[in-house]
Amino acid sequence: MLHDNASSSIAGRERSVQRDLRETVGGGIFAADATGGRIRTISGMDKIMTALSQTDPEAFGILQAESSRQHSTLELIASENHASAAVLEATGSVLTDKYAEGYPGHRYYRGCRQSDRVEQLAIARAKALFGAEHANVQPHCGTSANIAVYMAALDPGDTILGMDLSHGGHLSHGLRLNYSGIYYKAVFYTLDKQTELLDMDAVRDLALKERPKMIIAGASAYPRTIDFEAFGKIAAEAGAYLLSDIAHIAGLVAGAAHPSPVPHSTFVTTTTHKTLRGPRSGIVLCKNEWAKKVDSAVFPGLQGGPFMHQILAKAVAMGEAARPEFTDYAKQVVANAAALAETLMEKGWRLVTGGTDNHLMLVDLRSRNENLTGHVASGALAAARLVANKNVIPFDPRPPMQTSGLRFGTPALTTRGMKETQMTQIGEWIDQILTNHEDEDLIARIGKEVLEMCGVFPVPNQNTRQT
Ligand code: DSN
Repeated sequence: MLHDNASSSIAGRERSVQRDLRETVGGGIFAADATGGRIRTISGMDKIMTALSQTDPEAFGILQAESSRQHSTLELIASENHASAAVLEATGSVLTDKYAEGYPGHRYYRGCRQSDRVEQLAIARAKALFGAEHANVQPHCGTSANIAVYMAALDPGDTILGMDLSHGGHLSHGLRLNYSGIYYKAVFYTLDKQTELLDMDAVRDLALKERPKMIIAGASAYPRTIDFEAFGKIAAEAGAYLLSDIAHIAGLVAGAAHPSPVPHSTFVTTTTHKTLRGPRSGIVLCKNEWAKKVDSAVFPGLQGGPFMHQILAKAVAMGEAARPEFTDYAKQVVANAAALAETLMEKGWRLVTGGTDNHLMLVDLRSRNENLTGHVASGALAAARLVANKNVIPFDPRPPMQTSGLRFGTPALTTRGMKETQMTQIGEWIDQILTNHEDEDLIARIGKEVLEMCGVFPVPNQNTRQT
């Protein structure tokens, strides 16, 4: 049974943490430790954001509270990260003001010289970083990038073959309620029931049976290396295009911590804000032969004016990702995930597939407590400042709002400079909370310890300081 009392009590404590984080005092915020610990002050944003703090204190207060939340919690959501101060500056720049419909050298507006330079810079960096022939850097997000590819290569009603959402796929890979599932005939491959791994023989059988026009490789919750070469061979045999959606692993691919799909794929799409650590946005990569169709699908097919400030921020992020230290970062993300996974497994928590090769892992909560849902577990962790998301696991009998699983990722923790030692500590905290998820005193004590760790490993991007 779900423990309703414990659940609502923990939810209350979570709200209390949020409320305390919102108490503003002078130029700073009391990040009062709701778990009973000492008060910390986050300050300094008002010195930098003078316009916002003076003209719209209400909006500024919300922003300050979010900054404070990020400072005083540990981010384990696998799809989130902390973009650099340089990326944030580009995002908040005067390019917000510019309309530049069209492409470099072919705009529908005047005054686009700098916009052309920005977009050319982002395109050049995307091509170099991923070794692609062509890049379109205008998609506003990963789903837009995927839709643009579908529009470029498919007709409504064509068959697409993607990974089942409940096995780790993405809603833009054919979910019935999504554009991809409404306008195309979506069929899905699943994971092997025993190993919980992608079964490439089964994917091949399905591809040869269904003869999709496009196969989609890529996932939001798959903890293992994806064999893009095998997907490429299957697509060739089945006469299908291959779209590799690397939204989750783009930073690992850029940092040589995951094999690249580019040589094996007709199209590659990605978001730019996950492991790639850029702004919230999307990119399409393809071979030159598809350049015109992809560009036309993005604009005017799908979007109007490109967000030039986001495109500059993408260029900045890809400039960062091309540096040697980003390779170190990508490797550390993977090493940290392995260390966290190891700690959790040592404590008896079963991980889907028995571990991880990349930046994320899925915990099967039933392995230690048949009654514990992802919903309750993530609430208990959040009350101790450990932010993660509930996630269905393969063949999960529970619905997506409850789930039998939790998803943990290490990109954001690694950005804060954490290494294996901290992962072991965080794994022990997670184990203690999941084992005693109704123990408010324990959760309060761990919350204080987490706050200490946050102070030792501050978020490196923020226009704030912790005093
Ligand atoms: N919503 C993202 C995730 O959390 O994985 C995928 O787009």
